[in-house]
Amino acid sequence: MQFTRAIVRPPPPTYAAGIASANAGAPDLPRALAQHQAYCLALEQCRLAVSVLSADAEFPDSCFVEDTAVLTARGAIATRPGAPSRAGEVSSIVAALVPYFSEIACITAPGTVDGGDICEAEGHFLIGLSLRTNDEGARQLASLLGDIGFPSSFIDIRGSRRLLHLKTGLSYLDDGRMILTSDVPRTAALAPYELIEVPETERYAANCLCLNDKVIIADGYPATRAAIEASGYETLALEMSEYRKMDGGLSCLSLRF
Ligand code: CIR
Repeated sequence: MQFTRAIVRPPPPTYAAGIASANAGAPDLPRALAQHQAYCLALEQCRLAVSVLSADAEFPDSCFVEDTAVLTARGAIATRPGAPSRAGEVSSIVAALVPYFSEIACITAPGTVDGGDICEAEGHFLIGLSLRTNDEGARQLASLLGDIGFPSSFIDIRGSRRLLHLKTGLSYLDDGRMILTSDVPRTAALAPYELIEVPETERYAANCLCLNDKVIIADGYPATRAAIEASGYETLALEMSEYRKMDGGLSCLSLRF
């Protein structure tokens, strides 16, 4: 799948007040901003035009724009994030999507969906059931995707405590390849794919971005980088320390379409 655009939002001055379970200390905002700039440059190196929204201090987690929408080639779906403190992030993202999507559907209460739980693999959508994406949200999303001709499957990660979202531990590359950690349940939904498992010590590297034949990965995970390169991809490695502290990874920082 070819991508042409990305929407991003830098972390706000309130970033350190966001939700975090990593126990890795407070993020350093200047460093986070520098890492965000490098991230935008990497997206451009992958030939994406990057729209940068202004930082939103009202929502400390608002740089993790991926959670607010599911974008497809046939329409967008605004989510209803599972963390109440993040619910207000959606409206400004919908406004940013309006120029590009004529139809924007919505997940409604009591459904919740975080975009980080949704992994598209060439027109098939894997939907993670997590502490953020509930059964009702997943059901609504599958139905909305079905309406526009996209099949989907569920993967229940609620027993995998180390995974905040499905894509915390799994990313689709292309040509039928998934990269993933041992945490992701090996259900029938994964049967169609070639699975590349990252070493236990490199679990964070499973969240990566395959964009137009290049793969953006977190820096510092040599075995995963080597495995991805051995599969024929050029890699770009980015320092992600200040996002990891807030449970975020590479995919969380953008909406791509
Ligand atoms: C949160 O807990 O919602 C944020 N601190 C991190 C969200 C990461 N998003 C993602 O993995 N898609």
